[in-house]
Amino acid sequence: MSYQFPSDFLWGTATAAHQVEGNNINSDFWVVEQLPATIFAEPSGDAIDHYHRYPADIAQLAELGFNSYRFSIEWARVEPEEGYFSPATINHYRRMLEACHAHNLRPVVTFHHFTSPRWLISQGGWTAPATAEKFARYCGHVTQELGALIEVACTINEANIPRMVRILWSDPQAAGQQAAFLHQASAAFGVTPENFAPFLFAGSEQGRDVILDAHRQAAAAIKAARAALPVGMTLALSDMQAVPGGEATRDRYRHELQDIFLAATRNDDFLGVQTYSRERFGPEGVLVPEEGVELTQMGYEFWPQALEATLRYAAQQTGVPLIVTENGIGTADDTRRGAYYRRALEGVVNCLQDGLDVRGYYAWSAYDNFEWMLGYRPTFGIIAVDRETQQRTVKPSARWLGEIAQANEL
Ligand code: GCO
Repeated sequence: MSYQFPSDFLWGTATAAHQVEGNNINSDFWVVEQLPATIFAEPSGDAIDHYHRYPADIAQLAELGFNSYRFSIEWARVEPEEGYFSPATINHYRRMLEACHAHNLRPVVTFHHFTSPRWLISQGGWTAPATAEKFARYCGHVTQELGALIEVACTINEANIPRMVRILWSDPQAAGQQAAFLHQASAAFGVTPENFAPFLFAGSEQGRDVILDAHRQAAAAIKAARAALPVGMTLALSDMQAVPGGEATRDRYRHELQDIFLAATRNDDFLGVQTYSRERFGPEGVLVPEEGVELTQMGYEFWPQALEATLRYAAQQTGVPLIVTENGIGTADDTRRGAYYRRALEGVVNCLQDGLDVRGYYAWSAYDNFEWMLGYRPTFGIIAVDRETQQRTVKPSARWLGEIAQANEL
C-alpha cells in the first residue's frame, strides 16, 4: 500500500558549511583543528570543496529528484572581522541561492551550524550574553541582502547539543587530553579556559540561556527584514526510552536536554527535528547500546523508528509544524542506509496519517563530509566523495531517495 505525501512536501538533503565548503579559515573550528593538542582526528582542510563546486553539486541533487536543499551560510565568512560584512561573500551565497532556484530546489538556510567567527570566541563566545545581539545583527544583515531568495530560515542548528555534550557525552577518561586541548585552545583566542566558549563548548546553563536568547533575537531580526520568511531552530532529538525503573532518570535528562528547548520553539513558525537513533536510560543514567542491536559507524544503535517517536514527542511538546531537517546513518554499507531510510520514512508516513503537521524531510547528508572531531572517517552521505580528486559518486540510496522524492510517494 503506497502513500502519497502532501503536494508541497519538501524533499531534500542537508549539509553544513564547515563540513563541505573547505578552508573556513576565519572560523573557531579551523583554529582548534590545527593545535598540537587538537581533539580533532584531522583538520577539515579543503573538505569536499563545495564552496567552488556547488553549481555542479546543486544540479546533481536536482537531477536525482529532490525539490529542496538545506545548507548553512557561514558567519565566519560573512563577518570575518566584527562589523565588516563581506560583500563578496554575500554575493557568493547569493549565487548559491540563485543556483538552487535555477534548479527548482527550494533553499532552506541555516544561519549557524556549530562554527563561529574567531573574533566572537575572543569576546567570550556562546557564554557571553552580548553574543545574542551580535548573532542577531549578522542574521538581520544576511536576511536584508538574501532573504528574498531563502524559503525557510533555521537560526541555530541543534541549539541543545552543547547541553548534550556537557551532560551526556562528557568522557572522564579523556579529561587529560581535553585539559591540554583546552589550555592551548583558550590561549589561541586570548581567553581563560573558563571563558573558552565555541558553540559546542557552551554547555553550561549560562550557555544555554545565551543560545536561546540568540535564537529569539535572531528570529526577530530575520522577521524584521523579511516578515514572510518562516523561521525556526533545529534540535537534536533522540528517542529517549526508559528501561523499567529508569523513568524518573529519563524524564530528568529529557527535561534538561529536550523539553526546555522544545518549549522555546512554541512561538516559532516550525521546528527542525534532527534524529538518528534512541538512547535508553536506567535509574543511574544513560545505558550502553542494547546487546545484539546493530551499531552504526558512530556507535549509535541502528534505530530508524526513533524518528517517528521524536516527531510525535515534538508535536505534543510544541504544537508547531515540524520539518525533519536531518535524518540519516553513518555506515559503509549503503544497503543498510537504504533500509534505514525506508523504515524512517515509514515512520513519517505514520505521523502524517495520524494528522501530524510534518512538512519536509532532509537526509543527512548529501555527501560524505567532515564529521567534526571524527574527521572524514564516518560516512553519512548518499553521495560519496574521493577527496583526492573531489570526484562525486552517487550511491544507490541517493537514487532510491531521489525517486521517492520525485514521485512524492512511498
Ligand atoms: C549534528 C550536525 C551534523 C552532523 C550529523 C551527523 O547533528 O551533529 O547537525 O553536522 O554531521 O548530525 O552526526
